[in-house]
Amino acid sequence: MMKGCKSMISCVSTLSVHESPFGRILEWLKHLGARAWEIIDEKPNELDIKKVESYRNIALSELTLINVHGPYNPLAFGHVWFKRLEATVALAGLLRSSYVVVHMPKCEDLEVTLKNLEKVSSTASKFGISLLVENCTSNESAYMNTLEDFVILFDTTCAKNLGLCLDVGHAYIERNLDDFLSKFYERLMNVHLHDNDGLRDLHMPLDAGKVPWRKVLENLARKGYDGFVTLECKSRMEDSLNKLNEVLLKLKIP
Ligand SMILES: [Mn+2]
Repeated sequence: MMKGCKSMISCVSTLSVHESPFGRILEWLKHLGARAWEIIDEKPNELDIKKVESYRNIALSELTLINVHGPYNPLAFGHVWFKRLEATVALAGLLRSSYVVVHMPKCEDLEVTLKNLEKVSSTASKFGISLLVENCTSNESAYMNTLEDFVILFDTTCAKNLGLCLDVGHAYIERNLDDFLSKFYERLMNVHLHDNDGLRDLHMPLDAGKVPWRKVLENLARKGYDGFVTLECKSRMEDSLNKLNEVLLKLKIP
């Protein structure tokens, strides 16, 4: 019997149009014709029932998968933050999202934070959703960003639906890409891809900076990774999507 074709799924983040009027985001997504979207639940386009319906209508007609990036504005941490995240998860459930990406606050009592996270994880599991914590840069020190943060996170919490969203651009700046991959590969469900100069988190189109993204994808393909690869470029998304799809097609081994 032939073994099934394993391949990664390309996905586009709405980051570059997120500040635009909502109708513009929908037009942009329709025009791109991607296999999957990662939409952002943050001002000025926070998710609500109406937006969920609009996203779903277009996704249905285009057979597109939808994933959700949770809020990232650190204005209100603590209890309020997790209440907000619960709302994101519920709306992500309506979108049949397979995951919600989380920037995990670490400025407060770690024990309390992890307890709160377990509570949200349990809500998410009822919707069949995984919570994926993203590696932020050390510039965003209010959020979990070091390898050690993630060791504590994954060692302490026992929620099975807690995974990793590996931001390759962030890891390239922090020089910890290989460490993250070797330590937490089993937890990996989504990869954020964008380019930079190795110093600043520029979210540039692929090949505009120094991130060796083709090598990273080859490495992931060797490991058998078949999750999402989400483009988080702030401009020229169409070019980057074409490049990504081309590489993924070559890496698809029957
Ligand atoms: Mn990211």
